[in-house]
Amino acid sequence: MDTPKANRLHIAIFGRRNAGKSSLINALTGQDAALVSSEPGTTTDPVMKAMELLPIGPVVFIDTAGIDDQGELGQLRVERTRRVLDRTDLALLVVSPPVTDLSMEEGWLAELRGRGIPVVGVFNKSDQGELPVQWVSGRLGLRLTPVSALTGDGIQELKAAIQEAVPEGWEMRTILGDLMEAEDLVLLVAPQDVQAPKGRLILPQVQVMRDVLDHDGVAMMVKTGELRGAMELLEAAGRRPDLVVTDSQVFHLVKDLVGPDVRLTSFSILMARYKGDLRTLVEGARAVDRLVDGDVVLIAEACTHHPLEGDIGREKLPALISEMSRARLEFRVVAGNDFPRDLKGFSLVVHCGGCMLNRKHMMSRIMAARSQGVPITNYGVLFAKRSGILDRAVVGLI
Ligand SMILES: Nc1nc2c(ncn2[C@@H]2O[C@H](COP(=O)(O)OP(=O)(O)O)[C@@H](O)[C@H]2O)c(=O)[nH]1
Ligand code: SF4
Ligand SMILES: [Mg+2]
Repeated sequence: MDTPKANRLHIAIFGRRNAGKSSLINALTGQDAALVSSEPGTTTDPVMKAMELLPIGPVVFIDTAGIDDQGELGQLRVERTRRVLDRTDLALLVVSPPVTDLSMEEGWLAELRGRGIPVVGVFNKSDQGELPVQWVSGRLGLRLTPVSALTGDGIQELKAAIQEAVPEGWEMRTILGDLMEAEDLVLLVAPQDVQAPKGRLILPQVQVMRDVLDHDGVAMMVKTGELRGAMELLEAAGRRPDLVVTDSQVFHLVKDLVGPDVRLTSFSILMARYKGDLRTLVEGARAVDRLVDGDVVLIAEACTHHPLEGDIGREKLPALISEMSRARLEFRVVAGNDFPRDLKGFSLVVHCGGCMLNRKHMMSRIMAARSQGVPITNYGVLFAKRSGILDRAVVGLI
């Protein structure tokens, strides 16, 4: 349960009201996690639930409202369900008897396929008599696994079908495993005031360290104040770090202390590469130089609350971008799910690091900006540009 939510495979369940979506999550996980009711439209907002789904591993199930919901409120729920697509790694499309009209399922299937999301078809309520599985499969062009969420029949087969559909390379993503070899020494540098809640480190630091260990490397971590001593210690032992990862804010200090020959990058650059498309984000940071008076910049934060970052989005970042561009700019700040679909009015999008978003979600936003021709970057990459370290910090990474 300690796997960060954003790193889990996100499996979303779509289907009409009462198809048995919530029951299916319960049957798959063996828990009463989702809300089940014979009253259509019980699941209103998408509900996320992190679990261990064997043999796949850590996943997040997203239970949604019916795709056939009606009325003003219903339409709102369908719109919320549609937004779930942005973060869906794998979709279950649930059909249940009586099957009369499949146009809604066809529409959703086309949307899912258009976005390249793998879909697993489920025909639920097999306990209610023979299901027209072949016929519906043929109509949809989708293999359907017959199951009963009620009796558990077919659930093992469904797990196998899910396992088969897991996107290739999904688990293989690594933060820096491809940049290092076994036994490499990776030196991590935190700023002097370790900015974290008492008793722990922030997520990117923990994740980078874990990745070094997973790739059989040696992880060493110091604060900037202890870096000189650490370097001396290493030198006396005849070793040099193979890679140094630092907090961007102390990059200059670190650069001087480790010397020019050591490979040096920052936590935020690594996380930007892990979460999104580093090349696009670097190009986006460079677009700051092209901003002119009157341009509108969108600042997007994934969370509505993030105590660590305080006023970065609303004050520090606008000041920084204005100073970097030397232009009189307008800023709009959005948080949480308010990321606009239409980005055309913006000259630049600056997104937060997205540590709470999964890669899929972050990539959807990056692709949305790219497809509308709007440059997009993130806090970390922009700070790296600001400190003049961008070129060095991305060598071999893009
Ligand atoms: N007979 C039968 N009933 C089921 C099955 N799965 C769900 N149901 C019932 O169908 C109704 C709707 O289930 P629910 O999971 O809330 O559907 P949702 O609206 O798609 O989330 C409930 O009364 C469930 O008990 C099943 O496999 N067999
Ligand atoms: S970086 Fe973004 S996703 Fe992470 S805590 Fe801050 S606002 Fe949330
Ligand atoms: Mg439900």
